[in-house]
Amino acid sequence: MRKRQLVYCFAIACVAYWLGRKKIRIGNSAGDLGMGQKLQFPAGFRWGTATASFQIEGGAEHRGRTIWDEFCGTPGKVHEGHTGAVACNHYHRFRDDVRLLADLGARYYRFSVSWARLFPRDGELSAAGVQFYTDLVAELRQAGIAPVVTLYHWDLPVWVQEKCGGWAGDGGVVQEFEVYARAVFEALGDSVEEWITINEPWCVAVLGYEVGEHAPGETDSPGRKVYVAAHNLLLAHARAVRVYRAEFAAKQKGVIGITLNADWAEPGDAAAARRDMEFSLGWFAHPVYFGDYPRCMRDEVGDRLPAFSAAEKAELRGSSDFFGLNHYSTHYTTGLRAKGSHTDFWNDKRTEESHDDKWDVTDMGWPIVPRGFAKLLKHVSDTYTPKGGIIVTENGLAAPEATTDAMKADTMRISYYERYIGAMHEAIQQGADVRGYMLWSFLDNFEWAHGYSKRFGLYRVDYDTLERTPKPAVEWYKKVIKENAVYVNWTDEQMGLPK
Ligand code: GBH
Repeated sequence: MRKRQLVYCFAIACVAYWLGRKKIRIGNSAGDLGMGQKLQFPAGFRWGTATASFQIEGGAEHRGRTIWDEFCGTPGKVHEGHTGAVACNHYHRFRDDVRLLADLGARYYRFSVSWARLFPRDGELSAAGVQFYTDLVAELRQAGIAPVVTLYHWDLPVWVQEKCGGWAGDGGVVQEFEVYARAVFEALGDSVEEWITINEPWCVAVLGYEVGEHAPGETDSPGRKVYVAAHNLLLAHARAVRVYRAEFAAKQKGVIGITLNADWAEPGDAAAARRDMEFSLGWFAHPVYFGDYPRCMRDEVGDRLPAFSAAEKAELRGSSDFFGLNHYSTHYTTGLRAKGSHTDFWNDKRTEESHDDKWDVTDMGWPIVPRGFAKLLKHVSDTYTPKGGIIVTENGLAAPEATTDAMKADTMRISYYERYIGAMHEAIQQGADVRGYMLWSFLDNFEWAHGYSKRFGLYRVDYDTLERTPKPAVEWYKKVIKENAVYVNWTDEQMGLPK
């Protein structure tokens, strides 16, 4: 008798459970979350904003020359010959800027140190340079904001370029980076707990040494320099991590990692999309997590791809305490082109890419595909299972905001942020280990080859008066941070791809 009752109870429980699950699944498979639904982030999720030295600081007369100063001075390289001489003049206005950051309520702020400000010349540590960053960090700390410090965000000192041949030289740059990194840890390490060695080595290597869209703009050796530069960037990262772990981590108790950029390659063809991800993100992430380049790259590039020694492999594996990820856009990868006879990076990669006409694009022309972000986060989490989780170290857009009125009327900016943050929430729900989000960018700034013509900021910068004006997204982001949540304001179709 008792046994039969138990069986009934069990059967009823099963049916109830099954119905419950089904209900949850019905809600999701219809795709649309309810309009206005609150998507709560895990407690302790880290919200912030991000910038980089050359893009905002100015104060160029107080630092050494960088390869970007040279590049700006090269006719035809940067939009209307814009330079980093003044930029947002953050160098002189940083106290006011920290007030704006404090007002935002974000507890994290990612910025980069200018190598040439610390070392204007070989072997010469600048006291004024150290003072600037010491003051900035102290100001942030007083405001309750934790600094997340990038050592290298593309502004290589000219003296390093000349002494070592830059990133694609004989590797001398790795030793120089070690000296620089040690000086930064010494100067700032007591007040900094999160370090990023290098920002987006893919961009440095491909845009700087293959395409030539970025400094130093070397296009003379396609399919060769790009791999040497990438190799030295990885070795420099590993070297800085070695120094931090051996000499500073025990007393300073911080974490250190690298930031990699990735667009999501949505499969039109599964094998081609996998190759696309490996030839872009895997090129850097595989060495950092598994100790070597992806097999498909070693097979394809052959002896043009430098090899790591056993010691280098061991040092690279596990060299990032978290996965720093920058993400902006998505494309379809539909297949593989036939191999041509010429030597260049694209003839190694050979992936065919396309966009969906239904996708809106930002002012950079980059498609807005929020669900691609969810898929990328899941992919990174599943493929690399990063110990310290993923920190999104950049995500954002340039919106068409030519005038202040256009800026006030714009709806693209908030719409992009809310859907991308919604996608990040979806990825977390599906098990992706995402722990923080640094919105790019705090201020409108020098957008590299595009100069000041593209506006990525939460705050508008008037480049005549240098006045900062909050865009509508400021109030919106404040609420996200305060509530640790985003409210659904989109249909599933507006996520750009089906789940
Ligand atoms: C970042 O790089 C930089 O770290 C930052 O300094 C910069 O200001 C910011 O982004 C905005 O550009 O043409 O559709 O195929 C961005 C890396 C790599 C993102 C290439 C877009 C091409 C998209 N970018 N990717 S598409």
